[in-house]
Amino acid sequence: MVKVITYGTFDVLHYGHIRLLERVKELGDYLIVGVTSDDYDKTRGKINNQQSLMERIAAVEATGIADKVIVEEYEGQKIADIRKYHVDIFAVGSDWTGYFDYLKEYCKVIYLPRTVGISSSEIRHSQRSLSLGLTGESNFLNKVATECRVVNGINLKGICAQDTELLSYEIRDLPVVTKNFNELLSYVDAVYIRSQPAVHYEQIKAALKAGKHVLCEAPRTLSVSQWDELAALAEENNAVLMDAIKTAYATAYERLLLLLKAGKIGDIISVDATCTSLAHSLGSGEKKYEWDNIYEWGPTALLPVLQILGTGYKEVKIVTRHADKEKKHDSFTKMEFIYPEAVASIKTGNGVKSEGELVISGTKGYLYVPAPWWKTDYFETRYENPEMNRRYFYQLDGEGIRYELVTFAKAAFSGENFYNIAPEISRVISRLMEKFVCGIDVVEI
Ligand code: C2G
Repeated sequence: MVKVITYGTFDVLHYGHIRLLERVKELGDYLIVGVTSDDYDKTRGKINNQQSLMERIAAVEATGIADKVIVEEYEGQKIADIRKYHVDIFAVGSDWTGYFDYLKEYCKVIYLPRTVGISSSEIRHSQRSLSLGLTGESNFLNKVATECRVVNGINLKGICAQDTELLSYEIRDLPVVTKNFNELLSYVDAVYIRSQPAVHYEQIKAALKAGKHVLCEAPRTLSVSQWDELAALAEENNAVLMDAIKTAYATAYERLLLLLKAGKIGDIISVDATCTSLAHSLGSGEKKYEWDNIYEWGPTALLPVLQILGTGYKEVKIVTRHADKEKKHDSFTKMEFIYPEAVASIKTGNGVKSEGELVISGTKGYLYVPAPWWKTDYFETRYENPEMNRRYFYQLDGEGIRYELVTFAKAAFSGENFYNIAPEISRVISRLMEKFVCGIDVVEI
């Protein structure tokens, strides 16, 4: 019996895939099809699958062509599969010509001509496209623009900025470049807001009223009443209103939360997050548009505290140090939380430097994320007995911005909420910003 194997993502299964499976099957008597797992696809840059692994497997099975379907989970698995199943022939489409020649040591390798004129990307693209506008003066938008290029279904259309000095040529060359936010709105389906936090409310409101989806760099608003008003407006207009905190979309961070929920370090007693940077590294052009320290770092530092311990703290104390005589900007802010059965702290600084780590203490051990934890691809769980310590590594592409954009596009297309940041958490972040602005529970040093 001649055994043949092939692999693929098989997202939105189409005629090209079916033709390939049929021809591969004709090469032998028994066909094994390896369908790529979502995680494996993520690591090889395929982030836009429309269907889940289960749906893709079901579609391959439904063709009735495969005798066996397996899951491809890691790089190098093909060799293990060929040995395990005593495979005689490996076959794949001609877009991979030469790439799998290393398998010739284990079996025959055949590249079959691809069916021309059809691909999953084209199907996805023709089905859905979200034209996106950016707003703000920050050079962070350059990163967002770069990531937009690799996310299928997002078409970067324009920018609204009062000053384009910090923006890349790619952004300055977009079809729409304007200083008028309403003009930008008239050209797009959605906006990414990275303007000063004080103008978020007005911009989000204008966008939602125009029926546009909004991805806004946290903090969303500087008051809870504004937060509530905008949430209601988003619902009324069937628009997505999502906070942008890139760390929430880093695979390592997502997995860390799951491990904690599974009780890996026991009951959680303390969460301590530090985020700092030195402002001197910024050029003068950048300094003009810099956010206050608490806006820049607060939402990111608060994220693990609120996601791990929840929003039901009993008490918060805020200590802040001003950066200037007018007392307009903070250079360092610490928040301490008391929960019924735990405590937490965040330390944020801009112009004050510390170790940017995240430490979560539990009754069985602790979880440690080294600096800079907000761009994490790695963490450790540590115990009294060092033999039990474990290290976890994950791939981080585009600092999390890429997956954040994918999530936003999915939500906009489906109308369903897939966000990694629960509304209640976004709301409490706004409440804490409001306390800061109004000086409630704040001590100045
Ligand atoms: N294919 C084809 N004709 C098309 C489109 C795809 O013959 N018009 C083939 C591809 O060449 C591949 C298979 O269908 O052999 C599955 O395609 P994808 O789902 O795009 O998977 P791919 O990323 O090519 O995965 O480990 C993964 C595999 O190496 C290939």
